[in-house]
Amino acid sequence: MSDAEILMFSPMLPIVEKTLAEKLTLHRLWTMDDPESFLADKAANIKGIAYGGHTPLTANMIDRFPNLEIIANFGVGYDAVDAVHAGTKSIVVTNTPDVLTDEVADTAMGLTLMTVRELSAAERHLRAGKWLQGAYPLTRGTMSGRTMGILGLGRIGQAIARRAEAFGVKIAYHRRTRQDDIAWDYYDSPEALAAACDILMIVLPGTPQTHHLVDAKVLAALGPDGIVINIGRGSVIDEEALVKALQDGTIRSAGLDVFEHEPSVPDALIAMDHVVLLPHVGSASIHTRDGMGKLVADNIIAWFETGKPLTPVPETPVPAAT
Ligand code: NAP
Ligand code: 8YV
Repeated sequence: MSDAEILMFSPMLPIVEKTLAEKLTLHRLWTMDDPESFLADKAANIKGIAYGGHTPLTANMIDRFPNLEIIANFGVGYDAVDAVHAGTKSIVVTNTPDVLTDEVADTAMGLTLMTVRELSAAERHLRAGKWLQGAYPLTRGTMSGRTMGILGLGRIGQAIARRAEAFGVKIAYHRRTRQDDIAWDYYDSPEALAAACDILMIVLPGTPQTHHLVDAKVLAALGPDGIVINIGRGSVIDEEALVKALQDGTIRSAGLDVFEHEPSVPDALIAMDHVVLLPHVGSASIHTRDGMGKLVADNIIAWFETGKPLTPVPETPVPAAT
């Protein structure tokens, strides 16, 4: 086995630390008395980074490790890591696809039901003792017979589509590449998709191209009965435009698991009772997070044992293991 030294910046799940520490030398930066002097003295020894959280791992930070070979990101979305820069330095970046797809799709459906049928507001009505004064008002929202427009029909988007179909919901989608083997209706822009659906389901990665892809124009196209759900990345929605659209009735409601400046959530959103807000819990079960953590460690181990990472991202210049 390799004697490669691996660095972790902040605590990760026990499965990640245990699996890596059993096979490689693991340094835990957050436990050190003087992390800066460790970086100054030992950065050249570090060949792998196990990375969690959403704080950016910038080009400058990557460049502090002249012999770095692999960055294994905890999460399928790797927007926190400058993978383009890593690619130019022949550093492999890996992510955690597939192992979380079902969990995130389940969360997306829960969030959709909560928002469309106002379930959290209805529960608050009961808990506040208001049922004794009268029933919770009928919701204008319903699922069956409505159209869900999926913005980003990748692994998770397709898993959501299959679930939504079981609720009697019609599916439409937009992504950059139309899928000839998929029968669902394709729209060639986010705006056209929004105009054609009742529920706009965002499952996009956070990239420069998706930044504020859902803006005031897209929200206007969704219309006054429209509901937006975001399970992808907060940066995809122009949050200021969303707040305005909710306040002035341009759209009816929103269900959000992700935000532009997590963990900060605008007070204006918190003040709206009919909007559903979750603290980025899409994949947050022990089962699924352990699967993601195992994949982080297995990617690093596979790289040092075989030279082939299990799940490299497209910016990565090496073939994946077969
Ligand atoms: P995926 O399989 O790569 O799907 C991403 C989809 O987005 C693809 O269909 C891609 O299609 C489309 N896309 C990318 N850029 C686009 C653009 N500029 N315009 C239109 N479509 C674009 O990824 P996944 O596994 O489904 O995960 C999707 C994202 O969900 C992750 O990147 C992550 O940010 C987020 N996520 C959130 C949670 C949570 O806890 N809330 C959990 C897991 C994942 P084309 O390439 O054809 O455009
Ligand atoms: C994780 C996610 O919670 O995989 C992703 O892209 O957003 C979530 O599954 C997150 O990346 C870890 O904090």
